[in-house]
Amino acid sequence: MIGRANVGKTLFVINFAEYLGLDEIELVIRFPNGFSTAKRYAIDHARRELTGLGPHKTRCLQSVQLDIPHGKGRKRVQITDTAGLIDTIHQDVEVRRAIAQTLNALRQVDLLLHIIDPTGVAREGARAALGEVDYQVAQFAQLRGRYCILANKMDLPGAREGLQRLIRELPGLYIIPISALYKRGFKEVKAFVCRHS
Ligand SMILES: Nc1nc2c(ncn2[C@@H]2O[C@H](COP(=O)(O)OP(=O)(O)O)[C@@H](O)[C@H]2O)c(=O)[nH]1
Ligand SMILES: [Mg+2]
Repeated sequence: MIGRANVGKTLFVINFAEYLGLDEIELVIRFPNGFSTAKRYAIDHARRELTGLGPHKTRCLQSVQLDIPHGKGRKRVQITDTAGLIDTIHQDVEVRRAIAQTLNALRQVDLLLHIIDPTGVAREGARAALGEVDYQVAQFAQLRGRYCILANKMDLPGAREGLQRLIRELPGLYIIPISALYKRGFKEVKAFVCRHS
């Protein structure tokens, strides 16, 4: 899962897990130095601790294991929340390492979900709202066919307009409108993930 800060990546992961019937998640945290650790959270607790503008800036890869009901069985997928990509070479070596770790992980994933905030697209246009690096990654991933955009925060004013602008400026992308907050569009995301995993 990629996307700029504050677009709703973490809330999406937590609420999607809840939508699939989990009442707790196990977060596997992998640091750029190779160290990894696991932490269990009740869903409510995860929402309070991990989302929003807290001090917990993600500088590592955080994965959650999900069992998605599919036909008569279940599909096991691992969904990974990333540190996000930025367009400049950051002065902080920790951040640079986290970004290198994210780029490395991107080469190995089966499916790339790119979360964006369409209200930002309404304001500044698609390319600027996606961010240059994310935009390039998106172009690359699209070639591999395992890519979709989740246009989040569709509950907010201006989101529809942003979505229209996105479709106009980047035609041909597969876009699923969602609200991570209200769990809208999750059925479509689930179907997409099942089709490609
Ligand atoms: N209205 C609205 N707010 C959302 C939605 N998804 C996320 N948010 C809010 O956006 C902020 C950033 O969410 P977070 O998941 O921490 O973003 P991240 O930095 O991409 O991981 C939080 O305050 C969320 O509650 C949504 O669908 N609708
Ligand atoms: Mg986050």
